[in-house]
Amino acid sequence: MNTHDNIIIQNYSNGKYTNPKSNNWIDNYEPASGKIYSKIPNSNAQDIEEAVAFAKAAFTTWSTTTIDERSHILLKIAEGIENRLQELVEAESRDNGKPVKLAKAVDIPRAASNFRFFGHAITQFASESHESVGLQAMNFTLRKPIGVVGCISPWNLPLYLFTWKIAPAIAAGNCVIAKPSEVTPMTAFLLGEICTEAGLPPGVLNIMHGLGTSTGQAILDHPDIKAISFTGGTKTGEHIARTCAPKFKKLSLELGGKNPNIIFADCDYDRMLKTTLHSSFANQGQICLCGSRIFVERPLYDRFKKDFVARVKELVVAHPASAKANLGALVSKSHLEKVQSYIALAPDEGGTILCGGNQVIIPEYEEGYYLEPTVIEVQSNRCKLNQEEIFGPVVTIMPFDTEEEVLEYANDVTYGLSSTLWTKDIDRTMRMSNALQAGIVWVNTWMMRDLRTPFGGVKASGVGREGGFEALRFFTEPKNVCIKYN
Ligand code: TXE
Repeated sequence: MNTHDNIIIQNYSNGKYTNPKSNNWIDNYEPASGKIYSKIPNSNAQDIEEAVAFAKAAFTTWSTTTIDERSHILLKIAEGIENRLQELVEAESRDNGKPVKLAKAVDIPRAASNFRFFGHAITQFASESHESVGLQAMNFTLRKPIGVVGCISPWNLPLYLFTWKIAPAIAAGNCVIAKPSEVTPMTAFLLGEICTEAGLPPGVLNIMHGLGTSTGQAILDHPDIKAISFTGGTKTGEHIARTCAPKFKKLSLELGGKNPNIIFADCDYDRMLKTTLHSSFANQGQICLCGSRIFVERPLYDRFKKDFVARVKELVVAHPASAKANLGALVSKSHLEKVQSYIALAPDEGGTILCGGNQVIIPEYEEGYYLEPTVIEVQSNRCKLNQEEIFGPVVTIMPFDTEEEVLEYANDVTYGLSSTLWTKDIDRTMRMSNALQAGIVWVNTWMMRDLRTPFGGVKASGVGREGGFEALRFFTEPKNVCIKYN
C-alpha cells in the first residue's frame, strides 16, 4: 500500500509525462490517514494551450484511422487496465478513501469495461440515410469527430467516470484534453502509461491535472476545445454552462442528485432491505445515484425503520484496506465537514437522528475522514435534508400513504437524476415510471447498469445523456448530404 508514497504526479501530454510550466503544485491527501502523500501539477492556461496544440496535430491522423485500428487500441487499453488491476485498485482506494474491495469489485473493472464497451460500440455505430421518395433525392448523414474535446470528471468514482468520457471521445475519433478531479488524480496519472503501452498515438489523450479554477477554467476558455463533457456538482455545472454557451460549445452535463427510494408495502422485503443498505451507503454515499431520500408506505414503515436501523448499525467503518470495511473514509476534510454540517441541521429541520451522526476515530488513523452511516427520520420533504444534495453516508426516512403523495415528494426537488421503486405491482410500476421526473428509474434493483442505455438526468441533474450510442452521438457532429439524381 505504500508504493506511491511522496509520488510526484505529472501531466500526460503528447504521450509524455511532464511538469507544469509554472512549477506550481498542489498537495494530495490520503483520506484514510489525513496525510499528504503526493503532489500534483496545478496546470495553467499555458499548459492547456500546449496540450491543445498537441491534440490538434494528432487529430489530423487520429480522425482518419480506421474504426478497426481505433477499436483495437481501445481493447488494448482495457487489457492494460486489467493487467494492472491490483495496482490501480490500491491506488484508487488510497486516493479516494473507498474500500479496496469496492474499488476491486466496481471501479477498476468498470474502467476496463468502458474502454472495451466503446471499443466494440464504435464498430456498430452507423449513421442514417433518408431517401426523399418521389423527389429523386437521397440524404445521408456523415458523423464526423468534433476535433479537440474536453472531459472533466469528479472525485467520487475517479477512474470509472474519467474513462466513461474518454473512451467514447477517442473511439469516435476525437482528441481529448482530460482533467480528473484534483482530489483524486492518481489513477488518471497511471492511465497515461497504460495508453502509451496500448499504442495510443501521442496527443490523442492529454491528461492535465490541477484545480477547477485554473486547469478546468483554461479548458472551458480555450477556443479550440469544441465540446465539454462534465460530471460534478450542479453549481460547477451552472458555471460551465454560463461560460460555454456564448462560445457555442457542445455540452454534456451530469450533475448532482437527490434521488428518492420509494418502498411500497408489497415489495420483496428482504431484497429491498439488502439493496437499500447498498443504495444508501455504497462508496460512503458519495454516488450521484444513491437513494438518499427513503419513502416507505405506512403499513411497512415501523418494520422497515427497525430493521433498517439495526442493519445500518452493523455496517463497519474501517480503514479502506481492511477486508471488514463496509465504509471507508470520505474523500476530503472539507467534504467531511460539509456532510457533518447537514447532520448538525437535523434538530432545526425537524429531523431525528435514528443512528450514526458521529465522526469515527480509527486508531493509528485519527486524522482520517471517517463518518458513521447516518439515518435521519424527517417530518417533511421540504426540509433542507431532503432538498439539498448531501453526498455522504446520510439518508432520511419518511412514511407516505398514497401513490399520489409519494410521487409529489419524489418530484418536489430541483434534481432529477434517478429514482428507485420497490413494488410487485406492474400497473403501479408503469404509472410511476411515466410520472417520475428522473433520467433513470430502477424497479426492484439499484445501480444495475447496461452500458448501452442512456445515462443522465433532468432538471438540475444535468443536460444530455451519456452511454452507448448517445455518447458517440455527442462526440460526433452530424452533417447531412443531399444528392439529387435524375
Ligand atoms: O465538485 P466540482 P466538488 C456534488 C456533491 C459535492 C459537490 C461539490 O454534492 O458535494 O458536487 O463537489 C472541476 N471550470 N458532486 O466541489 O467542483 C473540478 O476540478 C472547470 C456530484 O468536488 O463540481 C473537478 O474536476 N472545471 C458529482 C470537477 O469539476 C471545474 C460528483 C468536479 O468538481 C471548475 C462529485 C471550473 N470553474 C460531486 N470548478 C456527481 N454528479 O457524480 C471545478 N471544476
